[in-house]
Amino acid sequence: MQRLFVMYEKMLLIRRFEEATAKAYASGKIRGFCHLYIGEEPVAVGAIENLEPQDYVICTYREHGHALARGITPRAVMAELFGKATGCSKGLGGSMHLFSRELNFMGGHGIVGGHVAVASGHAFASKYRGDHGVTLCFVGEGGTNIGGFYEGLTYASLWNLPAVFIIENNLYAMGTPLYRSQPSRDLTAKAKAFNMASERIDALDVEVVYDTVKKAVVRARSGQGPTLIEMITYRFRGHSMSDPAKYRPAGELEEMKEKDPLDTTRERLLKDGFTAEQLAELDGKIAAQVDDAIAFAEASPETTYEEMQNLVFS
Ligand SMILES: Cc1ncc(C[n+]2csc(CCOP(=O)(O)OP(=O)(O)O)c2C)c(N)n1
Repeated sequence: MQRLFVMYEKMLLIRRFEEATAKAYASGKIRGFCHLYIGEEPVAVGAIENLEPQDYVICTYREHGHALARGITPRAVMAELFGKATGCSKGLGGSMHLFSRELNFMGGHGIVGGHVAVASGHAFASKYRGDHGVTLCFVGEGGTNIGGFYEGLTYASLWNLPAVFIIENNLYAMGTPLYRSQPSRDLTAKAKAFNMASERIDALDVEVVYDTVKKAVVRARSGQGPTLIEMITYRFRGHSMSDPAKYRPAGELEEMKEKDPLDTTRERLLKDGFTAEQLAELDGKIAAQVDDAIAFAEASPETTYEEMQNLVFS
């Protein structure tokens, strides 16, 4: 029960953080590409909750939520979105390239599916060092059509690497629904080609995500090899800030919002004995954290030209 509260707090932080991000984007304080995770929070939170410090996390460009769930501070993430020197990538990466060496958070990647091969590299490094680290790799369902996905899964399976690949199937790759780009609706069918263990779950429930990933992480950590998990989820916003998302069938979004994972988790907590006052207190705490992140990002300095010269390889 306590774990559910902890996971709810993280999901709520992601939700409020991203709502603030959308506002800051609309007022021109955040520029460039920006992809929100609203609606998909249980995936990152339930999965990452299983990790230990030596483990790696690697994601797509829709990674604000994963970065926060892994423990990068709201200040450092927001400052990065604002392109400030205090950001987790020193303002040089922006929304799609959040990194933290200390937390083994390996991005933030804009090349769809390409990072899956990199994930297997991290898993190989853990196995080579013998530190029992596990790599958690998140990829969109669209990304499973890309070469890097096949390269990454081939080596993960061939070398029995400690990796868990999570397909965040939010039903649309930009505006393209799954059925128009893939012959099978069940993406775990792909695992068979790699002789890899797999599972397919409804990922609106953070506890189901947690339990499913736990089994895969235990398997990876104990030398039993990688797992592919397809998680059915839904994004409430457009693909990016410039997408009005007109390609959805009428009523679909409204129907999914009825099952908003934040609402269902809140209801479960109340049933489990948490009080409305405790949850209101949490709302206040999260609101203050997000306000603080925005104020910090606004007040932070720009990265200097000298710093850029030191940091950017040329
Ligand atoms: C190699 C490559 N091809 C195309 C793109 C353009 N692109 C950016 S996001 C995207 C859709 C990816 O969808 P999916 O993998 O399902 O992830 P989601 O955005 O739904 O989380 C595409 C085609 C790209 N960034 N990289």
